[in-house]
Amino acid sequence: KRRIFLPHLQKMEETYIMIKPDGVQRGLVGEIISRFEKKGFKMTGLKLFKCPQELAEEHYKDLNSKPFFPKLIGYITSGPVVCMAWEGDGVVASARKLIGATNPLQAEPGTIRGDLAVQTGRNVVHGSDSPENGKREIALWFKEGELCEWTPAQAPWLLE
Ligand code: IDP
Ligand code: MG
Repeated sequence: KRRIFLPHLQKMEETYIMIKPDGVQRGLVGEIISRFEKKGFKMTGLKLFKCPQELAEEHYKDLNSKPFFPKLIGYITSGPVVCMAWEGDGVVASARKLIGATNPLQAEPGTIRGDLAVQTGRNVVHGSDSPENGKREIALWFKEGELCEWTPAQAPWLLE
């Protein structure tokens, strides 16, 4: 039996990207989504969502001993966020590059934070820091049935 390898049909690495409340309030949703779309990654989940306190605390649990933790939880729960799952080869590291450094003043021009933000406490977007956390965070923020398996029409033009 002949096997044809179709990269666009394989399940690839996944990352959780979230537009934080400041990004939503400032009308940057389209701009931010557009950067991941244009790069060529595949969106597999998308929703506007008001984050409950407990979920914010679970998502940022590694930071719960930091002095800024209460402010961070207040920030993330202050208004709706846009939750997204994105898939692609190397998507975790690449998305972190597109997002830029945690402190927007240190983020390179051309990155989302470098172009669109000025303070660490208002840095408009989140991206998972490892493939393991990508999986963990997607499972945390999305229910079963909210993610979508599909093949973009452009796939053969992006992946050889
Ligand atoms: P990251 O979002 O670039 O991965 P982390 O160190 O994981 O950065 O921190 C998570 C989030 O916590 C940051 O994006 C930022 O919103 C907030 N944060 C981190 N450090 C500080 C700080 O020193 N002051 C205020 N907020 C901070
Ligand atoms: Mg982080």
